[in-house]
Amino acid sequence: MQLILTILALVVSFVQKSNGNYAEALMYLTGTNDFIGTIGFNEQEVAWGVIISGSVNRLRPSATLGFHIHSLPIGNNHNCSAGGAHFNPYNVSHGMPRDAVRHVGDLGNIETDADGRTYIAMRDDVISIGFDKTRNVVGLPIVIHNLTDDGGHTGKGESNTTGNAGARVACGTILFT
Ligand SMILES: *[C@@H]1O[C@H](CO)[C@@H](O)[C@H](O)[C@H]1NC(C)=O
Ligand SMILES: *[C@@H]1O[C@H](CO)[C@@H](O)[C@H](O)[C@H]1NC(C)=O
Ligand SMILES: *[C@@H]1O[C@H](CO)[C@@H](O)[C@H](O)[C@H]1NC(C)=O
Ligand SMILES: *[C@@H]1O[C@H](CO)[C@@H](O)[C@H](O)[C@H]1NC(C)=O
Ligand SMILES: [Cu+2]
Repeated sequence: MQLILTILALVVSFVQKSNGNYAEALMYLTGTNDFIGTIGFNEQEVAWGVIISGSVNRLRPSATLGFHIHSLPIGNNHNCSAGGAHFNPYNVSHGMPRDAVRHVGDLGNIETDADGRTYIAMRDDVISIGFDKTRNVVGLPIVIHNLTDDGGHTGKGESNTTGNAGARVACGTILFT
């Protein structure tokens, strides 16, 4: 009986693990070791997209800040500038998360509270954390900018590539835990 229960528990835990993917990014102010929060990525099935949730502190208060996945590893010193351009495996124009044309890494904006604390809760149907190889963002940096992502369609400045989101203030690498 004991053996059967043990085997059952093992099977259940294997099924749970193989049923979904979970990854996390520990976020740091750029170029520092100042840890400011964690963002989780939960993907149950490829068709369900990814639930992104977390909290980050010490951002510019009461602001709408660009939020993207970029394309190059940032290394251990959390240099967000090293992250390269937006993750854009289909080589298309920048857009908002719900636009038909967008970079895979385009997650739009996050809203910070009056004290700079920020809750993040969104779903995205384009990124993947493992089920889809082309759209897989594991190992890539997620970046928070200093300005608002304008959505890609203003025709001004770098709207169609960066959304004019300004400096990169914080970032972290998306990793399986
Ligand atoms: C950060 O990365 C950028 C872009 O690769 C590079 O120009 C800069 O020198 C790096 N800064 C540091 C402190 O390593
Ligand atoms: C990406 O698309 C642009 C035009 O929109 C083109 O100039 C460029 O060569 C393409 N890059 C790649 C790697 O296909
Ligand atoms: C962005 O717009 C500029 C100027 O309108 C254009 O030259 C460029 O090809 C566009 N880039 C993309 C990625 O659509
Ligand atoms: C961030 O944006 C604010 C408001 O526009 C500006 O005062 C500040 O200089 C910017 N900081 C960086 C690092 O770009
Ligand atoms: Cu960005």
